[in-house]
Amino acid sequence: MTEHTDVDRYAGTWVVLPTYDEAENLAGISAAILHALPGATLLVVDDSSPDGTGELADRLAGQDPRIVVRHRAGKEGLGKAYIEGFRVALDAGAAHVIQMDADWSHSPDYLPALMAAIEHGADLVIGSRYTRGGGVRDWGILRRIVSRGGSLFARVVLRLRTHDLTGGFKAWRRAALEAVEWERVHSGGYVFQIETTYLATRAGASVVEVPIVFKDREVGTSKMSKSIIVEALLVVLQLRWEELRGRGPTARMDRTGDEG
Ligand SMILES: Nc1nc2c(ncn2[C@@H]2O[C@H](COP(=O)(O)OP(=O)(O)OP(=O)(O)O)[C@@H](O)[C@H]2O)c(=O)[nH]1
Ligand SMILES: [Mg+2]
Repeated sequence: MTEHTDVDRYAGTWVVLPTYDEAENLAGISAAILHALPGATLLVVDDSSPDGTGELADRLAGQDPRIVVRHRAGKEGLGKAYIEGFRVALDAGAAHVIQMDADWSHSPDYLPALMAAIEHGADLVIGSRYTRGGGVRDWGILRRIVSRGGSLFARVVLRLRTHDLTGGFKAWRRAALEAVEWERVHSGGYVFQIETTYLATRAGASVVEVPIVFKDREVGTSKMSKSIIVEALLVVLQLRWEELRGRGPTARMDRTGDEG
C-alpha cells in the first residue's frame, strides 16, 4: 500500500546522474536512488567513460525500465552533461528534476527530504552543507576553507541568500528549471552550480536549503582542480559586473502551469 502510494508520488520525478568513470559506483547508487524514490525515472548521462560505465548503464537499463541512458561522445564536463540531461527530462514531461553525483557524496537517503521541500512549495531545493544540521565528512581544512569561502564569496558578490552555492545536490520544480537562461551559463565545474542557482533566484524561484552531510568519494578519482576555482571566482565577478551594467538576466518563472 505505502509502496504503491510512493510510486505514484514520484512518478513525475527524474533524477539526472552524470557519470564519468563511475563503474564501481553505478549499480549500487542506481539501486539506492530507485529505492528512495520508487516510481521515479533515473537518467544516466555518461560521457563515454573509458572504464565502461556507459555499457554498465545500458545493462542496468535493460533490467529496469525506470533507468534511461544518454551517451555523449566525449568528456565535456559536468555542466554540459547536466544541460543535456535536463533537456531530455523536460522533453519527456518531468514535473521535478533532481541532480546529484554518482560517487555517494550525495546520499540517496536525503532524496525524500529534498522532494518533501518541493511538495511544500519550494521551486529549487538545495541539499546544503552550510545550513543548520548540514556538514562535510572527511575533508581537510584546506578543502573546507575553499568550499565555504567560495560559497560565501558568491553569496556576497551576487547578493543571494543561499548558503551553499557550490553544492550539486538539488531538486528543481519544472518551471524553475525552465526559467534558467541556459545561454548565460558558462557550464564549467563548480561554477555551473553557482550560476544555475543564481539564475533561478533572479527568475523568482523560491530557494530552500535542506541540510545534508556530504561524504567524500570512496572509490574512483577526484577531478577537483585549481583552474576550476579560479574560473568560479572570475565568473561570479563577471555575473555581477553584467548586472551592474544593466545586462543581467531577465527571464521570469512561469507559474501558470503550477500544480503547487
Ligand atoms: N557525464 C559527465 N559526468 C561527469 C563529468 N565530470 C564529472 N562527472 C560526474 O559528476 C559527478 C561529480 O563529479 P566528481 O568527480 O565527483 O566531482 P567532485 O565531487 O567535485 O570531486 P571528487 O568527488 O573529489 O572527484 C560524478 O558523478 C562524476 O562521475 C563529465 O565530464 N561528464
Ligand atoms: Mg564527487
